Amino acid sequence: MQFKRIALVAVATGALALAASAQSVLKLAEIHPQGYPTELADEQFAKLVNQYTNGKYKIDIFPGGQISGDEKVVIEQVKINAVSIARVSSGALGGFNAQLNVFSLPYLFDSADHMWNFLLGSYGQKMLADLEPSGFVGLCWYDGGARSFYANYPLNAIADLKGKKFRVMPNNLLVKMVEAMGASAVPMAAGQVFSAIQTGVIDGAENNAPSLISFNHYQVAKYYMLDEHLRLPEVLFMNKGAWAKLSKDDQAAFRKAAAETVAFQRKAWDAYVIEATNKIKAEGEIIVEVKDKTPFKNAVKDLVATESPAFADTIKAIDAARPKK
Ligand code: GTR
Repeated sequence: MQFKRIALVAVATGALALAASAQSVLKLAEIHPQGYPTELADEQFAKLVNQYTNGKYKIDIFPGGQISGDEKVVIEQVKINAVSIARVSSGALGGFNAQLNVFSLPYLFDSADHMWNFLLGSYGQKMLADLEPSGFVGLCWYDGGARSFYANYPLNAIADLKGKKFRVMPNNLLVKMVEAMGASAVPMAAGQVFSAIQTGVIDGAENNAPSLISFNHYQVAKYYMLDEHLRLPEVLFMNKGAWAKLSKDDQAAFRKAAAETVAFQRKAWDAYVIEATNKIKAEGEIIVEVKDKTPFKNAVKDLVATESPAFADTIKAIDAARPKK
């Protein structure tokens, strides 16, 4: 009798151990802190994956640049599967998958609606699938809003950029864009920008309002000029080898989870852009609306004409996704 009980306990303990080892833990890297719209979407993704795989997969999120404050390093970590999943800007991922550089062409999209028509259409989804030759599986797009210039001196018009130094993400097209607008471009990791502005190594940078808060840049760059030169979508993606290890059912579960976070992130994004804009205003940020963007568009016209042929098919699909007026 006693023996039987011991045997039962042993079997039960074994089963528990097996269940524990059957749960796989995957790391997800996020440069923004907890509560930021993309981070909230990462959390939602982790929750849904856990639910849809019946607890088989647990995703551990490393927010706030814990893996690295440099998205290039984060992407390299995903490439070698030291981290299996990450959420980064397409501006950074373009260094690993050239087709994404199309998004680094200024004034490509007319609006967020235009961008989303394209991203959720067949061509936008194909671009996620086309991450595969780079060693990645694209899971979904997130909103990154519109990027504009900010600086530690007053910005009112394009002429104010002349001769000044602005940080860009390490990406050649972004360097050329800033130069076409009359400034010098300084490529650097996001994590270095705060102190570079503070110490005067650069005069400013360019980003969306939420990032001015998440990186605290509003504290050192009080002038923000809403020229909205770029809409760089954010990407949630995974290491290809880690993906191949998932069963077909689990892959479907990951895809379903990712797809369901898109609307969630967009809603969180829209709300946070308003909150972030109000917050930086309250902190003394001088925000200048740019009523007429023609001088900015004219400045990059030649650059766009030179670089566009490399993305001809994509640009055709982007034009076709323009909402009817
Ligand atoms: C933000 C983006 C980050 C990062 C950053 C940057 O808008 O969400 O992923 O790429 O810009 O400028 O480096």
